[in-house]
Amino acid sequence: MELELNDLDELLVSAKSGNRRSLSRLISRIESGEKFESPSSKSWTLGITGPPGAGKSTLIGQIARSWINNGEKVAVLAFDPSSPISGGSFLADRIRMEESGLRENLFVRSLSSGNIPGAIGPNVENMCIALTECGWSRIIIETVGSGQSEFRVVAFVDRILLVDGPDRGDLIQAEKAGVMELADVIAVNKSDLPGAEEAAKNIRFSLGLVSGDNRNVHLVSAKSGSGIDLLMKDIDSCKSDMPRQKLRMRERLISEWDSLLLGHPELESVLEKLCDSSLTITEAIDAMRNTLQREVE
Ligand SMILES: Nc1nc2c(ncn2[C@@H]2O[C@H](COP(=O)(O)OP(=O)(O)OP(=O)(O)O)[C@@H](O)[C@H]2O)c(=O)[nH]1
Ligand SMILES: [Mg+2]
Repeated sequence: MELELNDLDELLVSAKSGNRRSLSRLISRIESGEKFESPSSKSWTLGITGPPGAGKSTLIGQIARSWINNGEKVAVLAFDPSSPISGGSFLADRIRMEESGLRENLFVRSLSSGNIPGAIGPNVENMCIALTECGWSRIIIETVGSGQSEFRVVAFVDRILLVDGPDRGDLIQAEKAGVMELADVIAVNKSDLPGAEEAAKNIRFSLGLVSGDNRNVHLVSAKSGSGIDLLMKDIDSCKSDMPRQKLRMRERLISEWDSLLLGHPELESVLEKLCDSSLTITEAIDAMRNTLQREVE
């Protein structure tokens, strides 16, 4: 029988030795907000976002396969709603790694985004650091890019890939959410279906309107593999420019800020006092700030 490992350090040691069950439990504990501190920096991380059903998970299967074939160990953290509406399905089903060599070098974990995505960002970053310590050399994070708060979850990654599908008006939504501004690489998936070229054309057009943007818009099919090689080259070599990095840092800061607020020990009592008007908003913020200050001292 396997020993119950309660201590985070023991779990880490076991996960490092290759025990996947321990790795899963370690990730769950960090997901639920347990502190995980480590001096290491995280492995190169790719955030993948885009509208529901665009084919993000299927594309991740292709990307992971390509990296694994190049000797990497790939971990995927997916906020994978697998909604019946999008027609998407669990990532693990999408990534059919029949060959055991591939399976050995792939770790897939679904996460729940709950209702407070703003508080999740820092925990996800800690999960990435834990994965790095356990030898996972590339990390991919999938989120549904339906709004800025979802996007905030991946603001700490090294590069962001936006995946869109054939033209259905999704682009306008993505644009509204500011997602396009934050992405380093853009791919229109399902090039085997009508409307994909039109979608790519529209995106190129709208990027062109923003001061000579020269990002590539790739036309790919995660199903047939068409266009994937070029996309991979771009992902591996593209640079993130300063304005984009600044935007991302801004989102990251907001995410950390939210997390401080939502994890504040007095949050519940402050909310109650706000409801019965025994505190004003300004007084509430002052009180919470003072507590945090005392904690630091
Ligand atoms: N024709 C075609 N279908 C694709 C392609 N890529 C994915 N699909 C299909 O599109 C559907 C959704 O694919 P997923 O990879 O689950 O999409 P997703 O963006 O991860 O979906 P959510 O996580 O639910 O937002 C599935 O039925 C896939 O088989 C493609 O290149 N061409
Ligand atoms: Mg998915």
